Amino acid sequence: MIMDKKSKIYLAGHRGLVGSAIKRKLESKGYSNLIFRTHGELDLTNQQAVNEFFEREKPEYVFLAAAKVGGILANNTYPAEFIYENLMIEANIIHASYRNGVKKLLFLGSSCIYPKLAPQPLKEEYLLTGPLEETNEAYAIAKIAGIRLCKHYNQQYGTNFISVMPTNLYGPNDNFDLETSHVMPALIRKFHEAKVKNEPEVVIWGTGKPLREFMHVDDMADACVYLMEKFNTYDIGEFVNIGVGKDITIGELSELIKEIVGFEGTIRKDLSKPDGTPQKLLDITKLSSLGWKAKISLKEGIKQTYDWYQSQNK
Ligand code: GFB
Repeated sequence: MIMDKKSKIYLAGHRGLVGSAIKRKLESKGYSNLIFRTHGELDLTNQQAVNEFFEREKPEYVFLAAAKVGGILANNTYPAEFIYENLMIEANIIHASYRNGVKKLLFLGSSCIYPKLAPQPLKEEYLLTGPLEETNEAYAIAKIAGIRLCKHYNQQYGTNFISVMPTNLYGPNDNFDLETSHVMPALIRKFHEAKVKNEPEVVIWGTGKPLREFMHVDDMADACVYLMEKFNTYDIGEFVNIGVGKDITIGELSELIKEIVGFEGTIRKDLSKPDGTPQKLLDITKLSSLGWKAKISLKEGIKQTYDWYQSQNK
């Protein structure tokens, strides 16, 4: 099943961090038959609305990049919303894709699906081998359900639904709200505002010791389109990790962002905030064997994201 430039492609979540990057990638490659709906136009948690949309539009390919996402505090504070909305979105789109003969679907999971204390780097086969990290258990359970929906629809109905597990992503169109965002946008904003307001210190959450792996969302979009163009579920297996193969501590990340932004004050740690899982580094052997690797270095990616952030906040 070859996705061609005229194929009708539905991109769910086209305004989000990942969806907007996939949209840029597809458009730059000349895909000309893309369809999108805003949240206001189509509520993806509404099964009837999703079914009607699929029956009317009959997309041939689907990128499922719509999700309720957030950083450690948002996950920990709104677990009911994270599990409910994500389960509904996934179940509605995956089932409608099956019923309407979608040729291939790509489902986006997250590296938080792995057990909290799994060996590192995280291999695909470690899924469901131990308890999850508490701060994002609700989100992780929903994402695991999405992987298994794809797997079991493939098994029972012979569909071609592939799943990818990205590491922590960042880039343009991220959420920069200090309460609900991930660490990267939060720190870019905190260091920028402290510099502009001439403040003496920036506060980071937790001990600074947790290790995280970061990937620019344009690399993620490139990987998603690459996999959709070239591979099917029997090539990929249950799912494939998408990462860069390297991680850094939150303390090191803070120093790097501080340097890029040009903030000259100090960094203070707020130990009342959670650290989350101690390490989350993906094993990318399978991805490499499929012939793909990331191109954007962390420093270059942060600089580009900081430039974008400044362009939005003039
Ligand atoms: O990115 P983040 O919110 O999520 O936090 P997770 C990563 C680490 O950065 C944690 C620390 O150890 C935070 O305590 N951190 C330091 C900060 N300063 C800040 C700050 O100002 N804001 C934030 N947000 N963190 C999420 C999951 O886990 O990762 C999701 O909750 C999802 O389910 C996502 O998997 C990719 O990496 O801990």
